[in-house]
Amino acid sequence: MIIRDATFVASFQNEKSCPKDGLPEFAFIGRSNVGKSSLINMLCDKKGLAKVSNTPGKTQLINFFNINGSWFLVDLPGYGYARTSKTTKAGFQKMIEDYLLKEKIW
Ligand SMILES: Nc1nc2c(ncn2[C@@H]2O[C@H](COP(=O)(O)OP(=O)(O)OP(=O)(O)O)[C@@H](O)[C@H]2O)c(=O)[nH]1
Ligand SMILES: [Mg+2]
Repeated sequence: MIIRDATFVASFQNEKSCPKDGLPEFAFIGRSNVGKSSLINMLCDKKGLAKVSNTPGKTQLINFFNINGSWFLVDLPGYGYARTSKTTKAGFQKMIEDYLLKEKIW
């Protein structure tokens, strides 16, 4: 698979508002600050495509990137130790769970 084109689509606050056009989606899940967003930038060979930070909790929304016009890479918030309030963390967890459970395959 050669990634020729990687384009930011949009950020979504919840699973319901994510694109529903049936294209395949590949998402990375993991604790905050492990390098999920950096991995997306590396795979796409595009620095700054996904936002990265030294501080855990940078990715706060569900970010869709269209790859070669035919599938999506999805950057999710991390779980665990994002440096933010308990309420915000609980929000991230719900966002991640709803996203993962929508097709019930993972
Ligand atoms: N040493 C090292 N640092 C890395 C690597 N990948 C990412 N980092 C650094 O780790 C930090 C976090 O990277 P992110 O890509 O923002 O991590 P994330 O998993 O998306 O974090 P959240 O959005 O908070 O969930 C940044 O400072 C990166 O530069 C790696 O392979 N090695
Ligand atoms: Mg991130």
